[in-house]
Amino acid sequence: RAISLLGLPVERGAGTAGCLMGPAALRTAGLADMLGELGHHVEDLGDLARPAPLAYDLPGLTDRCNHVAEIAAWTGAIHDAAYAMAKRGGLPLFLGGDHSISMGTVSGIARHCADIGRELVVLWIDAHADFNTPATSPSGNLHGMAAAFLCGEPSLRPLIGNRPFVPLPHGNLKLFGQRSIDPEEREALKTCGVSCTDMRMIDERGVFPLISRLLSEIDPRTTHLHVSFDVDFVDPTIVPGTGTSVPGGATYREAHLIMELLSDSGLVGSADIVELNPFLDERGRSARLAAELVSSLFGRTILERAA
Ligand code: DIR
Ligand code: MN
Ligand code: MN
Ligand code: MN
Repeated sequence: RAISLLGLPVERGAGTAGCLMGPAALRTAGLADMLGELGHHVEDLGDLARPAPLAYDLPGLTDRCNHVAEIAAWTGAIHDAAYAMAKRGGLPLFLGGDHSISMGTVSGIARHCADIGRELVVLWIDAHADFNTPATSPSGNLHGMAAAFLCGEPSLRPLIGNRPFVPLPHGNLKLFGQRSIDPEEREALKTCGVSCTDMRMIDERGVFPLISRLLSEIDPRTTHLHVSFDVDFVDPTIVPGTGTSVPGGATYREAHLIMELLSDSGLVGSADIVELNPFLDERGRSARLAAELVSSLFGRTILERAA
């Protein structure tokens, strides 16, 4: 497969600085070579240049959200880049950056899917739901609002400016791995009917049946699957390099198994790898694990398997 890497050195969507170095750390961990060794044709487009922050206020957002001028500029620039990559063909793999990058990546992909008449399903693997709005967010950090933005939350719409915006239907957002959801965020998820496989469900039933079920509901002939992987899904004992870690995360094998199942499904059309913060990492452990997980997502297996 042809895979295109794009680095998105964004950190102002999160409360802790350092995700800016995420793309560099993933490259240092050998991501491109690892994918190349799996037989993919890998093209690294480098890092997207930092756009100038908006010079004007966004009503309702500037006072409530942190660093809106910067993040709105990034969202627009990332959207344009993602849309162009999707149009060109080849599988876009976005290297974050904090999770606010997904407002641009997924909206760009969604626009392309709308152009060609494909349905988009987004699998959001994360300790958090990222479904806050400026009105519900306890922190004001935009990375905690990315999924709500993508589903068309009206108060966040100004972030994309006057670009065409294709909202993701609530039923097409699949949250997986949550264990930290703010009270009003939880209400919003319920009201909107968003599917959320929380950590308790994973404990009770296990990753295999849950992911298999989710994938079996996707029609490969009509649907593009985007995987948005927040590394804080994995337990902090194995991923120390992230800004908002929460105890009780996925084990090493649970995380790999999800990636292996996604790879086997052949459904994945694009992906983000986000929230890796090399400034908080311990000797590259988190970056290496993140790169390994991406390898599993793109075909690395323990033993060869009959299809
Ligand atoms: C919290 C933390 N729910 C917030 N969120 C995230 O600030 O909205 N941390 N996404 O990664
Ligand atoms: Mn997230
Ligand atoms: Mn998170
Ligand atoms: Mn809805």
